[in-house]
Amino acid sequence: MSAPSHDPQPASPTVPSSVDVAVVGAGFSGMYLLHRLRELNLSAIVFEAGGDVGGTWYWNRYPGARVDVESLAYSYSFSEELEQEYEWQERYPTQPEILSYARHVADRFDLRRDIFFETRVTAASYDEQARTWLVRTGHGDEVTARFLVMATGCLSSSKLPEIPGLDRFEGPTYHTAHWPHEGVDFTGMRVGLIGTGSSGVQSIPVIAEQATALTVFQRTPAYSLPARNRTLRPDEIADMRANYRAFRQAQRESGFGVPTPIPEKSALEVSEEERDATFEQAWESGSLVNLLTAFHDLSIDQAANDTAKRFIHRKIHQIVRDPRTAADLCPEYPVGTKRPCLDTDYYETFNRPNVRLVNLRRTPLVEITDRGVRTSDDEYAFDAIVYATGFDAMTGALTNVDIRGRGGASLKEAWSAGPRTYLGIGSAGYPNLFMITGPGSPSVLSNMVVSIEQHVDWVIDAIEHLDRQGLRTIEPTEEAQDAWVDHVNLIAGATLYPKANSWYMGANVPGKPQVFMPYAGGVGEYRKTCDEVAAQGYKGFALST
Ligand code: N01
Repeated sequence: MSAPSHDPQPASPTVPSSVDVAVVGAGFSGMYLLHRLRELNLSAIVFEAGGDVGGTWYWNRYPGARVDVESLAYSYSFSEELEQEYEWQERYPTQPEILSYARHVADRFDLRRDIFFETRVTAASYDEQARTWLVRTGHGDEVTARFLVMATGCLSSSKLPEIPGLDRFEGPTYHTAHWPHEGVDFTGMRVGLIGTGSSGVQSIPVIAEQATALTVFQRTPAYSLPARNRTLRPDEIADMRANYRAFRQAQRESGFGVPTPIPEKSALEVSEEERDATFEQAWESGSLVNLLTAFHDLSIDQAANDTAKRFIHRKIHQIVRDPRTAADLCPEYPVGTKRPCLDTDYYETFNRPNVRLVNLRRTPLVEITDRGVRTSDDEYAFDAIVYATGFDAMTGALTNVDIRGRGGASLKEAWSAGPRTYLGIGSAGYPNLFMITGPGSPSVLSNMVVSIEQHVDWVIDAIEHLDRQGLRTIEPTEEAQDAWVDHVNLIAGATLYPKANSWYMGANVPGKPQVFMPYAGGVGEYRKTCDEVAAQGYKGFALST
């Protein structure tokens, strides 16, 4: 994959000593936040570890990377001019296309002059006397801010497999979330790839076309649907442009941030023919949401979910010629309880003579050696290794910063048994600290751009409210936070989500507490709750002068 040109604007020369708002991260959240803060005439700066805007889309440049929400929906809604002028190319745009959209937004709204690139925030501590945050960067900069907003993304702290020998391999290694900007040419190479989540599923078909041989090491298979990606037709773009306002409203009221008809039928009440025809339609549509909402009980009833599982297993066996490989590619956990994937020729790739699958459930990984990868029964020699092994999701990027609230309490320690937030926006003990799409909000169970805009708008309204009322601090109460955590758990407990060892549960990071982190009640319901909280004078938050 050829990376887009890497041409960040120079950052401002010096970090100011004090601002109204310090923002961490210049992905879709940090960019929109900066734009809104400027509209309020507040002074703001953004610290960004990467060399340019884009967040996820700046880092994840692996071959085949693209979003699995349609481009016209995975875009900002805050500017009608932006909506009308930006020309999306594909139904599911590639990483370079999305990054170029982010760069366009940064240019159009002149955002870069307040963003400090290649600057990682390492610590932030709250001064209870002054009621300000002191934010420190890896370069030794310090800035005092009335408010601190962590716009750090849910999937930004990457992880490697926990096996010995990671530094022993003599060839090049790559993590999908830190792909070289200049791209990688695997021509003539024997490549080993570990991990079959969305990043693995998207990159495997592309790497297989280049490499002499590709060996895929799979611990847990993914459910994946064909994306049926294509170039957008001019009439589709014109239609969308004419109807954006109604579409945006429908997004905000929907379950996943993607408008879909609400299913009325149970998978168990229809005939087998009707059920298969419904699943077939979803499979053909190239939309994950269509599959997940094909029947109303897929996410809550095991027997209903089993019907979707059997349908996908059948598809895998129809596509993959070798029966043992096909069986190894069939997941057993309920459909949708780990993040499902959208692919281009994923299962077909296992019919290629240069691709083989190693089932780590049968022969576990033992170590990385100087030549390649050793499992319990063999050593595989490679010229390059790709780690598609994911992230310390949802909390990693927050707890990696040494955040200290009231009494010097560390956020990492406060969350040692799992994240505790009110609405996924704030945490008790951390006044004037906001999280964008934090744990306890729909975040990763939704179209991220919809959830990001909702949180940014809510935070902006909250700051405006405080300033208008002459108030200086806002902080969730312990009671409201406890009740919200219970509510998040109650909703998750009514679904099949906890049945899988997923990163939603923290299960992919050894030692991480296993709690279901996102809010599963849906984007529309969640928005109503947040709006009610604000309308009732920020109920559940303590506000003070
Ligand atoms: O990461 P993952 P990802 N030994 O955690 C395996 C979003 N995203 O980067 O499942 C062996 O899903 C691990 O195995 P297991 C999307 O939300 C979106 O692929 O833990 N294997 C798994 O197979 C997605 O869900 C898009 O048993 C090990 C894989 O590595 C999220 O990002 C594209 C291992 C990691 O999969 C994360 O996706 C890309 C070990 N020690 C990403 N450790 C789109 O929009 C881990 N694994 C399309």
